[in-house]
Amino acid sequence: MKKISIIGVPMDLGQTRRGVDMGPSAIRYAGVVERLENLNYEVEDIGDIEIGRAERVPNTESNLKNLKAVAEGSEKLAAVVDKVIQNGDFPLVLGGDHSIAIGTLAGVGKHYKNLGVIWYDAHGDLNTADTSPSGNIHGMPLAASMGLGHPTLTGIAGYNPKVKAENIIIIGARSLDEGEKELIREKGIKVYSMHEIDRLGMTRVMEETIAYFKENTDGVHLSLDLDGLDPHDAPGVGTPVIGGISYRESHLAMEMLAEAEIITSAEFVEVNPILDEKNKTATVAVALMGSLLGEKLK
Ligand code: 4U7
Ligand code: MN
Ligand code: MN
Ligand code: MN
Repeated sequence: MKKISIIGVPMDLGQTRRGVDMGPSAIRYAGVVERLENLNYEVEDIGDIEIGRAERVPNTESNLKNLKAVAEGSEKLAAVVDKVIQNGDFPLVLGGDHSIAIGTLAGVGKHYKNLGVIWYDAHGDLNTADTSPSGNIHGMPLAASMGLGHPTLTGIAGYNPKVKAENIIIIGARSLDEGEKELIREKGIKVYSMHEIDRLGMTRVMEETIAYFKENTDGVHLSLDLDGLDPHDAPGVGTPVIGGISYRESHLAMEMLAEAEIITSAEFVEVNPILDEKNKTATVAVALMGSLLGEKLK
């Protein structure tokens, strides 16, 4: 069985609410290592990526907040993820805000000709410098990984794109900006919004997702933003949106992914302990990691 390498990324520079940098600590405190060791994995916690400081004066280079520090963190993370995969291990990345996906995918993407990405999120994270209403880089990682947006972000690890539009499936969307909707139409990105999840049920959504990836990809990265879940189940997030995926549906989705054996890397992001209720969101994250990595199959 593969070894799991846990990488913490205490990043809060991709958005403006403090506290999400403590996400990795909260997830560790919720018992991630023990949970996965109980599944008979060898688990190595390789510690945290070092993240720089917020800019005191906004940069003049673009409207993107903390661009330089986010890019530096992404490069470091990409290098570590790359190495974990080179060693034959499974990278499990703990965020941190969702801007870290730029680095994770830069490290993962090198290793697959046709990488699939599941973007489990209330949001599309498909903004660019031109479309972003906020200037917050955590709303841009999926676009950047497709090669769209500021060159400093698209150029991480020296290649692009990291993933092709046809290999992306967004699950849980319910808050998309106009520019994101346009991009989804233009590129034909597959989206299971809450509407589709309600109509089809999570079982069918995951069956279709798994069938597509089995047919078309040689590796699948799961990027799970805890705000994809309903704020009732995951209150400790910076940008909650009502009407989300339930814990039970998420648990089922993870179990189906485990059964299908298609996931080759994963990240869990946007856990903000300051906004949380008794570490509930980190605890939910750890439970989902357990399901994703085969708890039910043992
Ligand atoms: B997250 C937003 F405008 N779209 O770009 C933006 F609504 O990683 C929110 O999914 C982005 O949590 C949310 O700032 C980013 C906004
Ligand atoms: Mn989100
Ligand atoms: Mn997100
Ligand atoms: Mn179960």
